[in-house]
Amino acid sequence: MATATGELLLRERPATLKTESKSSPTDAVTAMDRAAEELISATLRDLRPGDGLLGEEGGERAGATGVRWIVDPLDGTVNYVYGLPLWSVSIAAEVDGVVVAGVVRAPALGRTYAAYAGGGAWREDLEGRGPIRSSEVSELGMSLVGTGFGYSSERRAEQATVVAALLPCVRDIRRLGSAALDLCLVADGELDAYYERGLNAWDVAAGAVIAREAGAEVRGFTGRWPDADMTLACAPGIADRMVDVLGLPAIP
Ligand code: LIP
Repeated sequence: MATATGELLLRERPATLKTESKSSPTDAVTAMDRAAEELISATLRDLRPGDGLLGEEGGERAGATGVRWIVDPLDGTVNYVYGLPLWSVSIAAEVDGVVVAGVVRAPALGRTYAAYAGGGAWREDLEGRGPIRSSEVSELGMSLVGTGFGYSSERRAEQATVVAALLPCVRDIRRLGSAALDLCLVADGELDAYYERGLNAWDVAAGAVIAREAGAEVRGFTGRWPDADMTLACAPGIADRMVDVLGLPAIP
């Protein structure tokens, strides 16, 4: 389903992609976001008719089975609009209120990340499929840290102070533009940490399960929503320092 949606987004992208704005002029949504969500919604309705759905683009329906699908049909819309490859399809399965499985498809990278609770995490690409693990880094000063910023100028001003304080303490910062993919890169050891404030369930649900199953420390996501406002996924060796510099409650 994630692969088919990724193919739709890759193959049906019009030469001229019109965007509309949501929460602010820079918070873009396109007809492709909606088409992708409609494809996932219709597929789930056929395959799992009694399940619930929560989709970023308004697709929401109650379920009767205790299973709810949490969907970001196109995460990293701005990258997609600009023709940058860092965007993804994120689909998570929640059972009785706890997210237990997730898949993130990055079509332009040819990668699929997936995990289920207790089953580990893996990546599949043209070279095959294999397990993934978060990095072994133990020094914050040698850590590559991903983050992201909201769409309101007030929130961005706050986020700028956080990243300004962090920048001298880490190896470097990356702002890649898709939370779901950022979380998978932490799971795969290609980022040592990722944090962002103000994400929605659909941005985080699948990537957080994948990161946790890959051995990363994941904060702000207990699997139940609503969760904390700050999402953090990082290598265990720097978790205490990341929690400290971000001003989060200490890890018990
Ligand atoms: C995006 C997130 C990203 C965040 C952006 C935006 P969208 O989701 O994946 O991490 O920094 O502001 O929220 O809007 O492309 O689905």
